Amino acid sequence: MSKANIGLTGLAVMGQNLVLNMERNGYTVAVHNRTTQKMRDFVAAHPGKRLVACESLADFVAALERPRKLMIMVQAGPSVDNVIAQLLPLLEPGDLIIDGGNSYFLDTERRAKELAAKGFRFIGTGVSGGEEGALKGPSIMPGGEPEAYDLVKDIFVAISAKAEGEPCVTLIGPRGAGHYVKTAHNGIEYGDMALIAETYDIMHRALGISNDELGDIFAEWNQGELLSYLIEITAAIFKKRDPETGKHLVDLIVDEAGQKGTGKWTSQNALDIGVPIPTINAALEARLLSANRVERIPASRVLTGPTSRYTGDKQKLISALRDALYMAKICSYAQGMALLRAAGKEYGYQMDYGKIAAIWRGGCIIRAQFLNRITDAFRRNPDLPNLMLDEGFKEDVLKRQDALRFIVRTATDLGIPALAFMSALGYFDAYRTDRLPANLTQAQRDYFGAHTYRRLDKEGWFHTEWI
Ligand code: NBP
Repeated sequence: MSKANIGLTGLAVMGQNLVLNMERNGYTVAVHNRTTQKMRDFVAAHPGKRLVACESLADFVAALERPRKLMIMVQAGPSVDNVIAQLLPLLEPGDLIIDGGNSYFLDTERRAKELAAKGFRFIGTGVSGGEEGALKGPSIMPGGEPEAYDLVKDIFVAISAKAEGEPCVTLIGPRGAGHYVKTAHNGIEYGDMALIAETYDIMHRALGISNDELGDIFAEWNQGELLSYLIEITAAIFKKRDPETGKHLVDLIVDEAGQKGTGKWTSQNALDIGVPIPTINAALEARLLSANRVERIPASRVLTGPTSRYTGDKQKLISALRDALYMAKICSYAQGMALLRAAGKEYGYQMDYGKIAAIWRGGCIIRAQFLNRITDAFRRNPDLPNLMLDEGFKEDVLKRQDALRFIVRTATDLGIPALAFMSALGYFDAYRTDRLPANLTQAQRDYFGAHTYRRLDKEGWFHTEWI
């Protein structure tokens, strides 16, 4: 029997769909799952496909052409270490293990070093786009050594999403770089989603716009500069009716946002390496606040505030919301890209930020026309310190800042929470301020803790006996 080109263990939804994608692209795939029956059911459900059913890990390894390429798609965390530990005695140096789950990048760093020391090749890769992406074409963010990537590059290119004909995959950098970028992608996704949710809240509560009209507005916005998967699905969501009640489904959904933790990793790491990403953090905080519904409902009865509707020009507010959303999105991506730059330096990843934006144009949740502009900005200047300093984006934020200020003011006046919008404006204003009040903070730190400060008028570090 001819050998399989690649093997995949972990046949849950992502694993199964990746296998079908690889097979559709002409590859023979060895398949394995811890619970063997799932593997049997999967193979039985796809007769006539180039799948090699493997009942044990030994069968799995034996089924593969050399050097072996094995992809692990199991739950992130200790399960990945577990599977690697079981595979290693069966493999030969030079074989390639690929972890395609949402692993924490520092776990990937550790695994990459341990496996390299034993002579094995390793790639930790982000795979974005959920189950549909896995089946039809995900955005793939691999981290590893170029020789390892070369072994699997053709397969990844074949199965990846294509944006304007270009495959949405590139070698991101060494070791944990791919998983880092996947994590940052998810943080950016949180920011986009929070900004869209706040836009909805303002239109719904300040203007009383119906769901059908909201659907029309988002569909119209999706024809312009906001064109993106998230705006597209938002438009569709507002139109969807519950088959049982006939009501708009969105109104029946409990307002508690869940999360699986990858967005949180973005915020945690940004704090660790000292990068301000307030809009991404605000998005996470907004989810946490929403999840505390059990306290919010009684609080809503006692902590009263403004409840009135907006009485000004409806069209003016809607159009300002569109501009504010675009500006806040730029501020949020500026934070995400600044985080990637800092992480690149911190962890020695040497990433091409323009290429990263380019591979996010297809197959992933944040896919958007807007990413072309980020790619262009980094092509113009690979060392761009902040997206808002690019000529094009600078014009955009300068033109739209009045809209964002108007929206933040309106939300504040009407008592509508807008953590993400406010944080985006705060980021913009702080970043463009030449003298922040941190002189006072430094004085306080020196006062209570003798932490010292620097002076504008002479070099060195100083301490004052303040009392
Ligand atoms: P899950 O994350 O639900 O994992 C289920 C798979 O892990 C099953 O095949 C299960 O085997 C296997 N597994 C577990 Br749990 N513990 C194991 C162990 N100790 N040894 C061997 N196998 C073990 O599957 P998923 O939702 O398809 O996601 C797979 C990976 O892709 C995850 O890391 C996830 O974070 C990531 N991801 C998911 C999505 C998505 O939209 N779902 C998107 C992008 C990335 P069993 O059948 O024997 O229980």
